[in-house]
Amino acid sequence: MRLLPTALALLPALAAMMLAGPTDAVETDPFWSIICHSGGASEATLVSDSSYDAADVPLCGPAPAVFHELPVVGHGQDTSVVLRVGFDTKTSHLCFVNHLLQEAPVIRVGAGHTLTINLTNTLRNSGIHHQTNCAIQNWGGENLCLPQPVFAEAPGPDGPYYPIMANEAHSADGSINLHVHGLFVSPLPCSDEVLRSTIYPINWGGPVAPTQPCQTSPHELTYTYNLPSDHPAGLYWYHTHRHGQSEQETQMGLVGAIIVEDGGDAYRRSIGVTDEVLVIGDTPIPACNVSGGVECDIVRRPVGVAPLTARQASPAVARQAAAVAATVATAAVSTQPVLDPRIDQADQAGECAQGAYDASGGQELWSLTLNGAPVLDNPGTGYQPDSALLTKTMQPGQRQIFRIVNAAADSFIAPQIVLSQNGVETLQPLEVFARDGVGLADAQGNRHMGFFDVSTTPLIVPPAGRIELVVHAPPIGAKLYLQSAQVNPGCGGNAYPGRRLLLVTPAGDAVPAGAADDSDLITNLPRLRAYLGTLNAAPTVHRTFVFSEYGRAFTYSLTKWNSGPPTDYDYNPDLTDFYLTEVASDDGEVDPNATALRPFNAHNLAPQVVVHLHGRESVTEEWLVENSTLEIHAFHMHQIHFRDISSGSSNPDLEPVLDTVVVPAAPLIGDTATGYPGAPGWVRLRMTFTKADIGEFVFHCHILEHEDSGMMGKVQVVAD
Ligand SMILES: [Cu+2]
Repeated sequence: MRLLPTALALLPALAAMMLAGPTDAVETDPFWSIICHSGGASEATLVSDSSYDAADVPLCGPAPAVFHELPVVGHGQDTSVVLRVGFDTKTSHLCFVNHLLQEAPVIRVGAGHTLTINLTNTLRNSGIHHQTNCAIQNWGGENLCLPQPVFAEAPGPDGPYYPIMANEAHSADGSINLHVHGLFVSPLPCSDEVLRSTIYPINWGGPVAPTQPCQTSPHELTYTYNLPSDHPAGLYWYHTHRHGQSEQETQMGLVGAIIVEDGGDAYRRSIGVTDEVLVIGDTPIPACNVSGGVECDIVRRPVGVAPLTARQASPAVARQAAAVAATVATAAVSTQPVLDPRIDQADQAGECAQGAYDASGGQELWSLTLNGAPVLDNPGTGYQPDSALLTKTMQPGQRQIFRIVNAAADSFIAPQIVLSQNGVETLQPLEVFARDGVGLADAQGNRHMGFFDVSTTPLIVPPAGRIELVVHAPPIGAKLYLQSAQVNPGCGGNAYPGRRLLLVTPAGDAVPAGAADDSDLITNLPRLRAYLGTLNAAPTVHRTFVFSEYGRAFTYSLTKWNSGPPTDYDYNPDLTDFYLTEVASDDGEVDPNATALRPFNAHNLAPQVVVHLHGRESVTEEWLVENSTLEIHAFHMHQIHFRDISSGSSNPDLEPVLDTVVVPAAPLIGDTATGYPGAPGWVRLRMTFTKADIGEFVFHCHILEHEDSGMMGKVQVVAD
């Protein structure tokens, strides 16, 4: 759910950095100068900065209006890339710039090789934020870098900070870092470390956290990623991971694709089968149009849904009351269905009230982009007309691997391929080559193609997920659509409407067809077998985690307040809370009756989860991840992949290996068809931690708005 009207209003303030072109450098700083107001007028906070030299700041290319292939750097060996952060002078767009490339390149690197990325932050941070290390700006004070009165400054190892509180807008401050999503690499500093590594804007005026050994200044950092030889070959991606501002910086465009190659890539190229890398992004609606009079703090509520006030009754009190009622009901009226006290109760008067629920999620909040080009929405109903679509061509008979990364911050997609021939549209089975970078394989690790009938069961790709599809060119006279079906977000979720993403038409000379079942595209390498084998080990520890909202100050068991009645600090009925908490484990380290549901604290040194290797090379654990909320979430684990064993099947074909997984919502309360009185949604995951994972890293909801709001946890892997 999205209850962040002020965040929606502030995000367009990012448009600030674009206003200064190379010729108007001194008077208008490109960063954080514009605050968007209702009525269309923009208010510029102009800060003179004599040190500013716009020539230092690389520019992003203009946003493309048509589909285009992304530039590529590297190959299937060691790869070294120099990236700088650029901005667009006309839009609220950021990009990674590589030398003369004005957009983020697709980075190719070989399994068993080293990827080096030197990243420089060339942005200019100015205005009041120039003076203050204010990672999370206060939303009530509009451009004031002050905490709300009840949100006290807290000490941290890197200096004072403002705890990330629910429903606080997260304006990016221009600081960045980098996460290589899905790569099996070390979480240590100078590798894939995201909590302490910070790359500051050029003229940052506030305190600076201690720099890493791979930094020559606070403005740059050289990441070195050593990919193991058994690294699965497939599609990964890179994006900024500054906690509290991930959503904004991702939506502004600080994303790019990574392809890990093995011998199969060269082989497929040799038989003429190429890749098409498709990077999907999302941007908020309405965009803050600084010149067009768009009101920026519009809250677009889903249609047919009760207004926000219906949700502002005390959810915390309601939750406790429900818990008490459940206890009483269980004891006295065994025939009466009981509301599961673990499920967030607050929504049942609002979006999830019986009769109010619209499975579409209502009006959309985000538009999509494809390789930077806007996916135009249909102003009416149904899919967009062909004339509005992004297009590409394929040669008749040609096969391509569409490598699709959902780099959107908040949006789920459900990919479909539709063949349109002789006026008839036919939904094709999805021919899946890999998911989250890992090829489909049987229990022995033998790879195969996967054919999914998505007419009955959608294959949902959450934010950060990847899917690699083999696509056959349409015959002459026919056409093909790559589209996303509407995703049901749960009754409390946001809208992910159906959209056509790309129109494919045939053109050029025909090429010879390959094997009928495309089995000739598969190569089997021992490294994949070795990796998958670890996931079959018996788990040594079982843990339970829960996604929750509205739970602040409660223990998981709901039998008592965490530490006395809630205070203003603990609980604000106007806010939605977002948590992801370990609530039980069989290693004796978690007490469900004492575990408080609290948002993630990036500056709390203590990890929530400690994984002991006990001197071994690896340990395998089983994590049950529950969802007590009435909307879907996207569970992501840094550093490692997991096998989703939720199906309970002994057939590994049905148990995908992923790094980001959709966690189903709790069923609608009061809906007898879905199992009244309901129970949390859940997934069950099998994962292996190895010596290479020693260090600290995070797991979180990859709806980045949720992650920024605290839906995250930290795991520490130790050798002993
Ligand atoms: Cu979430």
